[in-house]
Amino acid sequence: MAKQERSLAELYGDDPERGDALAFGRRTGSSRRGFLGGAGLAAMGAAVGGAIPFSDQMPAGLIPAALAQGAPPPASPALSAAPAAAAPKGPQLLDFPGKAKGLILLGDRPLVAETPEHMLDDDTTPIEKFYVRNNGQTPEPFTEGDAWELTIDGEVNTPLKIKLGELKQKFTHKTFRMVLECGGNGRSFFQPQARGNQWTNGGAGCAEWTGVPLADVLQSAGLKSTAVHTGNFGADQHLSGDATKDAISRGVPIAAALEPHALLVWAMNGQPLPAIHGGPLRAIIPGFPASVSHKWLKRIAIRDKVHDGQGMGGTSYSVAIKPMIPGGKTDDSNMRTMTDMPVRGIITNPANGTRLATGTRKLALRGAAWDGHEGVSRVDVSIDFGATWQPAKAAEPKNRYDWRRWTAEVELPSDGYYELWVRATDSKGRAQPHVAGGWNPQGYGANPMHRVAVLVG
Ligand SMILES: Nc1nc2c(c(=O)[nH]1)N[C@H]1C(S)=C(S)[C@@H](COP(=O)(O)O)O[C@H]1N2
Ligand SMILES: [Mo]
Repeated sequence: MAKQERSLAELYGDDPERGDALAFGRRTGSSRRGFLGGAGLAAMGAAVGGAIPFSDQMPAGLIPAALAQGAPPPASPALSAAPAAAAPKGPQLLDFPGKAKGLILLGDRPLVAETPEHMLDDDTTPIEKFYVRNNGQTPEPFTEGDAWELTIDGEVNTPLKIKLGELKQKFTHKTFRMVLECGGNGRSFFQPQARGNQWTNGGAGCAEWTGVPLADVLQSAGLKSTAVHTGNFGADQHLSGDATKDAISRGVPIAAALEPHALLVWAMNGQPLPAIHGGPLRAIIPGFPASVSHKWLKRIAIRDKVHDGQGMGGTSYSVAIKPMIPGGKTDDSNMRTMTDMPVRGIITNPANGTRLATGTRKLALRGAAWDGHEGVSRVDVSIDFGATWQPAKAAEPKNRYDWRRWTAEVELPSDGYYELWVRATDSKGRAQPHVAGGWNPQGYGANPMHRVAVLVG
């Protein structure tokens, strides 16, 4: 049986509409709605563990959230106990000092772990729940704190070597709550699979970062008129151990480095910045993919051209200018470096796979929504596969790089299987799509709507 169960997800993966037809006897093509009836509907209901009140709204080819591969593990066994959802092995969990149980290990060399959506339920993401992304070897924790030295050189009038202690003394401290999000967040939603860590929505978190504005430090070094870009260098070694290579060395246009929220950071949520998050000193450059927020920061070279370090150029942190054929051949001249993160909303409560008491009719939802630079203008939720939407109440962000926590209450007409969907829209009117768009070889910028399966009764 296990073989057959696993192949349901594979079938959908290869060709969702054919998967529907084969698994449930759906007729596809003619009508996109109301096609699921009789034996097919019964089979689907059995697969997801209950009757589907809005089955007539279920889009063809949509893998039910309860069965979707790559979905976070159901928080309760209710849905995984359903016949077709049984069998899949649970994901590997991170076991790391200072980190909560439940973070999902995406790789151990280098160490990468994401936070399942339901663990992003705090207004400010606690350190123990914050995702981890390393590209190289994690350096030994630095024990001399304020003696850490940062070099600023290149296109500046006065190159600086400045100790962390001096940074703290000489410049004005700022604390901002800001989202940090991996450029690859959402990558697992691409079809066909793009290379890299298969993040769902949990390569992101929102913490209080304390440090000094990078602008103040750069201005004290005196930027030359030739200054165009920053280039970051850190203390972590390349995975190969080859000292001539950097684990990662990215940077941003000078304007982004001078933005008042761009910080050199030594504290996270009021605690000394943990070593795993780049302590004692890292950069936080909000709005961009987090790969420019360099950890264990040793040197910022001010460049007279776009920085060309490890992770710059080619397909790295780049999206297609003209849409490309998913899985198709890459043309580097059609790629542009990502400078922005797309809008994303997630449901943080209830968790995927929650079973609710028979007769539950009112359900409170909670979540978060954020984007790169524009701001989130609205958040909507749906319980009928997107046929109708209702607005959520979104709290004001503390600053433009903070996320917006949101709440909503939905009414469920009966017992059964529901999918709770959330869709955030940015201030330019761009909403999350139903499926990941803009396929690119390394899988950046996937932001389809988040869906959570719940079973009432
Ligand atoms: N020195 C250094 N800085 C780094 C990285 C790295 O591998 N080395 N990874 C980057 C990437 S890709 C991400 S997503 C974030 C992750 O930060 P976190 O581990 O604190 O969550 O750090 C960025 N800064
Ligand atoms: Mo990243």
